[in-house]
Amino acid sequence: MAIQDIYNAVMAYEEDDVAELVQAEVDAGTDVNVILNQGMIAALDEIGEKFSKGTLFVPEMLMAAEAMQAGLNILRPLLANSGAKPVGTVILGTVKGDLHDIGKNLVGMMLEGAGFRLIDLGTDVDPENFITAAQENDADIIALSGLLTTSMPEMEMAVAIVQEANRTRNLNVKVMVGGPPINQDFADKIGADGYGMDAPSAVETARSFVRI
Ligand code: B12
Repeated sequence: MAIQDIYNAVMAYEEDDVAELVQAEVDAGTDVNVILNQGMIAALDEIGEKFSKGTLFVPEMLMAAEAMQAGLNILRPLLANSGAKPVGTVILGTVKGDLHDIGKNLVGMMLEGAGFRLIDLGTDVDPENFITAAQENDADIIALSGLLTTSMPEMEMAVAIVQEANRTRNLNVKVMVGGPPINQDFADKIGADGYGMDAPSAVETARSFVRI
């Protein structure tokens, strides 16, 4: 049994095998980050490359995502159970027009694991919904995910609307952004308060906003 088997099972779209193999690695005491990064995320990266080259297509990408999700379901309790009193509230979602949610879900699990209360609005979220949810839940942070190049202008617009609401509509939230096409320069350019390249750095950024 090896991490490579998890990688292979995601590449083969074998949901049940992924779940079994991930559980076996967890039981064997393997570091969750190793399982995630070397087993599951590495496989999805390979799937993405094959999609770019035109050697596989959307249905295969979807099957790989489902296999990944089966593994994440096993890891969720390990990532999300902190049991501590909430250190802050985060409204999380993928921006309008974008249906990718695996990275967002991972960010959400790790934020919960770090003690944040999480309100996950899902994918394809209208900017106004982030603001309404933040107001209703007295949130500290809005976190925006986007995977498509076309999500970048959506994210820019969402950040502008949130910052405008901070100035004029009695909202008081920090906004952080992430996803593969996003980097610190882009986050700065669109006026986001923070950026994270992966789920652990999303937690770090969120913590810096609530000073713990
Ligand atoms: C799985 C997948 C799909 C699945 C999504 C299933 C799901 N439930 O999410 C399906 C099949 C639905 C899909 C559809 C499409 N996809 Co797609 N997909 C992927 C794939 C293979 C993996 C994405 C993934 O989950 N990665 C793993 C996660 C863990 O990583 P992550 O998302 O980057 O998240 C991490 C960080 O970015 C960060 N992060 C993420 N969000 C946030 C938020 C905050 C606040 C912070 C701080 C950090 C942070 O932390 C995360 C954890 O470490 C990628 C290729 C790739 N390697 O990324 C293509 C990819 C993103 N898709 C792509 C495309 C083109 C599409 C489609 C347009 C295809 C089509 N012709 O229909 C559609 C778009 C549908 C839509 N409207 O959204 C392109 C995008 C190209 C571009 N630059 O725009 C990619 C890059 C593939 C490629 N190489 O061409 N896709």
